Amino acid sequence: MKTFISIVTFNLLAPILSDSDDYATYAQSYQPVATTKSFDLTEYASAPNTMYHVKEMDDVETVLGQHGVVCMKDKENFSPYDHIELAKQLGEVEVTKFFKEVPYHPEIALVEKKPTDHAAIGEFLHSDHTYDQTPAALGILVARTVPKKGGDTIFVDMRAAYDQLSPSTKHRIEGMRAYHSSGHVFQEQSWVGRLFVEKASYVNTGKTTTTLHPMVITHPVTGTKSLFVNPAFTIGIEGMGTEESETLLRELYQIAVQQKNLIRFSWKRGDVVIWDNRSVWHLAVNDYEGQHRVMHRVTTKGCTLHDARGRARSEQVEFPTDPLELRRGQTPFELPYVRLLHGTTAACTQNVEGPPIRPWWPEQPSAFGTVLLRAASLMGINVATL
Ligand SMILES: O=C(O)CCC(=O)C(=O)O
Repeated sequence: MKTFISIVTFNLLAPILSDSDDYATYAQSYQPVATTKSFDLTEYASAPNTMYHVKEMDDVETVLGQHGVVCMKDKENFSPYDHIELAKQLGEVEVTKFFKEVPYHPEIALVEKKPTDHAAIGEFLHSDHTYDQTPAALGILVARTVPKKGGDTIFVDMRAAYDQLSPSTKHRIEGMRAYHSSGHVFQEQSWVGRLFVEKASYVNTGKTTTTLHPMVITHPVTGTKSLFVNPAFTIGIEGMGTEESETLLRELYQIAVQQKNLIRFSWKRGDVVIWDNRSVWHLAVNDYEGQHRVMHRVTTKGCTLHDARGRARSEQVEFPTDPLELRRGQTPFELPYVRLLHGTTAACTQNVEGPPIRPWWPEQPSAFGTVLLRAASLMGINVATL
């Protein structure tokens, strides 16, 4: 019965999108590197294979500190060895727990969407590894196979988002902490996880954690303040009830995804992008149904995070309640966590400049799907954890 409901609801809720002609209309005027935003995606044009010189590495670090994201175009011959070497120049390599590895290179995470997959790794706004006590520092992503169209990555400036908060909100959240978890996304049994990610893309899905981090952090390298919550992994605020926490997070997320804070990067094979997870969120745009996209990611190790007053306050904990627990008659789409995840990602993809983006996932199930989900929930079956 459970499996039946799970299969039926999944199929009801997963729409098949057809390719959009909108691309042709927008392609000519589309400028992926904007210059009028609160931060620029700086094109760091180094000569091929010369970027390991110390001076250049210093430049990358400086630019990364200023902008949060750096790209290096057209690194056609950038090998997996170059990739790992670059990461070692910038920090200590950290192996991503839940990702498959690139054959013969355990340091490199495979970020792949096959033509038969619906969900894509990273298609909801997030910063990497925030469920860990020492969240990832840098992500270094290399494009190996890109779809003919689509498959951009959006970055969101979380330092700008912090700056744009009202003085009273800044004051209110400065000493607060939020729960970040991997369980609801990666756990084997999670229906929500199954809807949002292709389970076959992940490994080690049993080993999940929850960590409290300050909601405003002082960047460990630049000292800049940044808003440190994200829709994919943040599941609540310490000491707050579900509704209160949802309201505050929604307010913060809406400020974050304003158009002026967004940059959309359009990939070509061989492009390399480096971002700082303490400064920006990112999102892999999942708009290339039926096509193949392969990216390689190396991550550098982060550190325990300090709050706005410079106090170390990251702490591994248990989340007091199950974020996927449904009330009787409630559908998984009405879960606060899911509403925030969908709503913020939808707002971000609507606000960003460039070709329109339509998500493959539904914001709401069909009327029939809703009835089915409510009935299951009334019968005491939690489809969110099937
Ligand atoms: O594929 C992308 O564009 C981003 C992938 C991603 O979200 C990640 O590696 O965390």
